Amino acid sequence: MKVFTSVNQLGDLNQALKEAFEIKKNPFGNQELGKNKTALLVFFNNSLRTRLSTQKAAMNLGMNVIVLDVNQGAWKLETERGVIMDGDKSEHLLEAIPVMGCYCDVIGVRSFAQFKSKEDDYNEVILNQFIKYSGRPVFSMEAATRHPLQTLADIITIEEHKTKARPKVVMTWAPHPKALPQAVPNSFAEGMDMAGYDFVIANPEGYDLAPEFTKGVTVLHNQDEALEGADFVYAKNWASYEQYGQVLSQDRSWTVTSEKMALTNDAFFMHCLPVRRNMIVSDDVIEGPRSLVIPEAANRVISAQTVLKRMLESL
Ligand code: AN0
Ligand code: CP
Repeated sequence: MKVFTSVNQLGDLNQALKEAFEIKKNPFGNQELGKNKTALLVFFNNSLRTRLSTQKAAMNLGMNVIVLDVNQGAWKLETERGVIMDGDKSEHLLEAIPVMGCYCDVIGVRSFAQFKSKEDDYNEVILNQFIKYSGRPVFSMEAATRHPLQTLADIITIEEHKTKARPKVVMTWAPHPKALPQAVPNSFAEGMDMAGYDFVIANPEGYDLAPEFTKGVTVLHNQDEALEGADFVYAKNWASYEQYGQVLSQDRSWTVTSEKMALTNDAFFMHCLPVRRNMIVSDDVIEGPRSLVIPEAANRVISAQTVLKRMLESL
């Protein structure tokens, strides 16, 4: 695998899950594969889980790891071509990327939507430059439109906990004070389509996701109706796509509480984390026996290792 920016690039999902569960059973079984190979993880944005789980996955495969926080200690990067660089940016991404490629064998990139231009975000301008100019296999650690390592971990987690072949999975918008990207929900919708679960999205009016991610999906603007009979509740905030990047609502009647969970089929609660308690989800639900947030985060090592293993096999 030379590029991983969407779960669709996994090909056959059952095969990918088989590989993932083999890795989970035997995490150190491929130590030779990564010997003398270097993963460079480039972060334009903050991270706890992705940073740690991807490093752990690379180490499990015998790799060396370099982590670069672009905004801390590196030169300030210009990303637009044609700009007269007489401001505070000392280096251009077009030199920085091939230079980074010289020091590693695979590159992971985290570059969130910037909400300045819907077009630039949805064209994945930063990530695509890494793919084009680094000369290395590139994987997304959450880019502007998708977070595929999270989605694969989410599917692994659902597979481990489901009690029927085709569970009902409800992804619900929940309130948050700041504008968050659509990457996690877009990507989760792609994954649900691949997995073939009974998938429903609940969000307030004005929060419908980009149509290319929700084709054929039931989208309800009534959360209670959506939650009925759910086996899994996947909460997430995202900023408006239609009024791009805007926070249109902080309606706390959308917070996932035990009253809301009582509408479900004793559903499991999921969230990718980080989560704001008592905005997205109440303390009792996230701490409760049906909360999967920690096993979900643990599976981030498995998803990263599955993808890195495929990338090493393609070198
Ligand atoms: C990010 C987001 O919503 O995309 C990362 C989630 C994995 N969350 C925040 O910025 C709080
Ligand atoms: N879920 C996730 O990607 O978390 P981080 O932003 O902490 O990496």
